[in-house]
Amino acid sequence: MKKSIVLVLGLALGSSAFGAEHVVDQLGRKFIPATLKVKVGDTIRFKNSDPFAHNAYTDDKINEFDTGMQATGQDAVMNVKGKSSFKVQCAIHPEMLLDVKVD
Ligand SMILES: [Cu+2]
Repeated sequence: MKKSIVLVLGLALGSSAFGAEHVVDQLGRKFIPATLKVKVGDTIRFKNSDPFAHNAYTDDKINEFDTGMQATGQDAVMNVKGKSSFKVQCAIHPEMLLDVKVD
């Protein structure tokens, strides 16, 4: 019972005060989707569905973040802090690229 109340609260807050959550999977050495449109205050949840480790980072000055070593099944969440579009890469697989447009 308690769990469902927390869940409902979380959904209610997620859709208003704290912006939307976007989910990006890492699968087949790709970010899926490869492009994303977000707003300041949104969050991006990085999943890893590959049977090996990934990483997601950006050098953007405003939205700078780094998931570190991200094992299979592990989630990492970043907050979109400012109006600055950026690219996300994986430090382990340089061919992986995600384009994030911030409105
Ligand atoms: Cu990777």
